[in-house]
Amino acid sequence: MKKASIKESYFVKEMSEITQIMYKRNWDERNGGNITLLLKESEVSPYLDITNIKRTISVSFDAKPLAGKYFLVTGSGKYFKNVEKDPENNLGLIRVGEKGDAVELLWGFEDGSVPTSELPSHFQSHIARLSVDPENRVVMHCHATHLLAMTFTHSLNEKELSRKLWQLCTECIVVFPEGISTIPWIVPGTNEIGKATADKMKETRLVVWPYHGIYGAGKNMDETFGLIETVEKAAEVYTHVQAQGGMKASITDKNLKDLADSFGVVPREGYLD
Ligand code: 2HA
Ligand code: ZN
Repeated sequence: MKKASIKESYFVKEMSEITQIMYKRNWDERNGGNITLLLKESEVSPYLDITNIKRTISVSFDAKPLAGKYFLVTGSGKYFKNVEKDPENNLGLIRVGEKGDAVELLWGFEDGSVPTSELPSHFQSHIARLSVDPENRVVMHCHATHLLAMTFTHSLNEKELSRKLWQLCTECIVVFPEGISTIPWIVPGTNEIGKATADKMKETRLVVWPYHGIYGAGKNMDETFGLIETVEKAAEVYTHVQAQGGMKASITDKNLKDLADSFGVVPREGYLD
């Protein structure tokens, strides 16, 4: 029986939609940003002959803990702007090889392209998130504008930054009660930034790359996008507040505790007085 077109799958449609929205938010200029989505074999096999490997692409880090797993990934040097109109060239569906030193291309990257240059950060983050949340499926990176700006003007101390973001929008502590992590500035695309990001991903689903952007992780695209959207909104409010002359009022620690209690979330230990 002829298989249905993978372009009709929920995952290619969702990836196309999300990359377009992120592009329009101005978070993914040029080739900025990358997304990886973990898929089950049962989701992929209705669309593809999973024994038909189009290409094998080596990776420079140990991906063994993900061996045999399927991912839909954005391409290196590809523009989020173009994913929706041309998914076959801008996206790839890959399976991690048994030895963990290569990925097998099953669909996409038709022009000979390869997965995102940030694959080390994505894969190491998936490994870290899966170790604490077996349901995690998405890792998303973008250059969210106001948050990126805030890394130049605000303390990068994790407690101070998390508290400030919680204080800027009432919903923040409910959406990311574990807070937000930061790493030092490191050259993107390297295994080193991948390791630093993944170490933080065990504690928080959000990791800030100073003067660059943000990494988010979650169970599905909506949750992960929503997480980044919420932090970015708080950073946008911060930008306006600063422009309007600075904070003259604040959501108090008591308010934050009441919120957490009311919504049944546990704020990061030691972050509230
Ligand atoms: O892929 O965003 O961090 C382009 C980037 C690198
Ligand atoms: Zn980037």
